[in-house]
Amino acid sequence: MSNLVNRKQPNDLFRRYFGNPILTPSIWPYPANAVFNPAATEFQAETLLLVRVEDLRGFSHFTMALSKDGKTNWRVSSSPTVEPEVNLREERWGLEDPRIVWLEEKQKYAITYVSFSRGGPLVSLMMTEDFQTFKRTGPLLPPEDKDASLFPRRIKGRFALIHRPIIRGEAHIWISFSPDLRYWGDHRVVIPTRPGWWDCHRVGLGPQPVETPEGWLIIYHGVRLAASGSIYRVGLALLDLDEPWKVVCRGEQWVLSPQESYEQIGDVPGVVFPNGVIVDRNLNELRLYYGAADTVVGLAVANLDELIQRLKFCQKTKSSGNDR
Ligand code: BMA
Repeated sequence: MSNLVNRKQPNDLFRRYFGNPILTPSIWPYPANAVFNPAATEFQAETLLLVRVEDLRGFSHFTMALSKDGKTNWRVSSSPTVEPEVNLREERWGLEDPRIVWLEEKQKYAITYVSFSRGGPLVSLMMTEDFQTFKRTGPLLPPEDKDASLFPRRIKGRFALIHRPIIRGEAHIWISFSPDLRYWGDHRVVIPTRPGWWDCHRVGLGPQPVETPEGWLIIYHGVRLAASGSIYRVGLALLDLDEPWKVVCRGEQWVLSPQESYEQIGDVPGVVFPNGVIVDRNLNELRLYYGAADTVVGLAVANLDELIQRLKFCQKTKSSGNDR
């Protein structure tokens, strides 16, 4: 991991790739205002990012970028990969912040994303086998809802979805279950905001959940409202493997925060927004792809064992656990 830098970061778990930002509007093959918040998955032995691209009207769509090592030589598709479906009212104002899981059972990639319209943001699902044709399943739950991912497999016979509705102005991370990916229920708050903490105002899932022997690794964003605006930082939690509404532990400190100029200067300064993850078990490396300042894509890398070890020993205090 010698090609990583660690500047000004009080917490050394994640190290930024020295070539950051890895994707910018200036390298895009067509005019784009911002390229950010990408989903990540492995596809045909390469890293595939499905990047949120904001056009010059302010609407977003998704475009694919591929790289053999997940760090260098990105090949960006010459035209949009998934555009809003004009006939679908919920997509009228664009598609945002995708997350991808490989659903072994269906032999398909499931993409959860935010579809946006006058009714507010809501979570929709589409499936693909080849990243060329996409079949929409439609909205999963009513607005206002964002920051969603399926788990990659059924848990005790049910599909599970992490998402972030806003209810009475409160923005906590919820989990819901479904027998068929269509009807959702058994809704529970799983990671609430923590009054007074760095993640006091809003929390939302980052990338897709990662299965580890210690539990489901959840990388999430937490927001605090400061005098200058919102500060988006990154935190960690582990959920029980069989009963994922139970928090095994939740880190007290953030593990990544806006420090670098490309995280501080852009359309929305002060934002690191984790959205996609790749676990390379050979290198024992977790690669986190994040939107920086809602303008470019950054990469930060952690040692997987170190990350789990640190998180495992965190104290489960009343305020950091699931006390709702
Ligand atoms: C959230 C989402 C993200 C965005 C972030 C920071 O609410 O809309 O797409 O990156 O705000 O602006």
